[in-house]
Amino acid sequence: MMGVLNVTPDSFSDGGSHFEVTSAIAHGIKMQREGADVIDVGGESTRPGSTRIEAQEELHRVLPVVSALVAAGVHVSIDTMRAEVARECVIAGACIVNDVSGGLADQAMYAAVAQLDVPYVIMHWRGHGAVMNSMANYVDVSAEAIGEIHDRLVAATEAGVDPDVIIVDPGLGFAKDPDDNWKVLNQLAGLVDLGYPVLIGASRKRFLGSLLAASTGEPRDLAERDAATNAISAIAAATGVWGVRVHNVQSAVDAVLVGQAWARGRQ
Ligand code: PMM
Repeated sequence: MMGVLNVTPDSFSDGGSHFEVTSAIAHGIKMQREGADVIDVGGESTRPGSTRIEAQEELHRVLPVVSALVAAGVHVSIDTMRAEVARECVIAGACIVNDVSGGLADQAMYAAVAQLDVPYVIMHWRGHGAVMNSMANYVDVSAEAIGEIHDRLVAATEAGVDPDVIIVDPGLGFAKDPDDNWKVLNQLAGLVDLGYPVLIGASRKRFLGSLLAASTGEPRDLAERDAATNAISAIAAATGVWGVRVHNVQSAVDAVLVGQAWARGRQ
């Protein structure tokens, strides 16, 4: 169970509410108490249309939060596309590097991860927030996402990353329109079959907002997407994923327990 802690003023799903360092730390500790195994700290928004920030600004946002959470005994993952940020945060005690670009955004990332020797999340990604919506062009989205993840696995291991530390993620909402996300989820077993631990980040995403939209077409409010998120977490857990990345940890814990029990029933 990975709890989301975005330390950004503009992240689409917790929209600045944890921008203050102290409230971010308190929220991270709260999620751990609720059952999160790791808290995923991110300082750069990746939402569609977002523009990049400087590395120094990203470090300024995340480093105090990572350090304080580590000091409080919390397991922290750092959600970054930058090798420099990954390195500083691992030195500060982060124990996972979560790279939504799967190494495509920073050529120095694989070498950094190889040296740091921490678990590394390779997510399916085609381009930065400013352009990714125009990159949702697929014939078979699930097969293509798995193929592109496989290309990243080969590149990462050739660059010295230990295959045993790699976690893969299909990147829901990243260069994918709503139908693409559902197709990827429907074919999730194919990704699990690659043999790597799989992480799923569906929590409160736009495709849930549109699924649950009112009759006027108004998307469902962010905080009212948790029941749908939990439904996905249960199915993902039953399919054998390694982890789910969620905003509402407390309610997701039950969903994951249901999915795990469901899978046990099959054996
Ligand atoms: N989604 C977001 C950010 N980081 N990391 C992984 N591994 N997988 C995801 O799906 C993912 C991520 C964007 O969502 P947010 O703004 O709610 O954090």
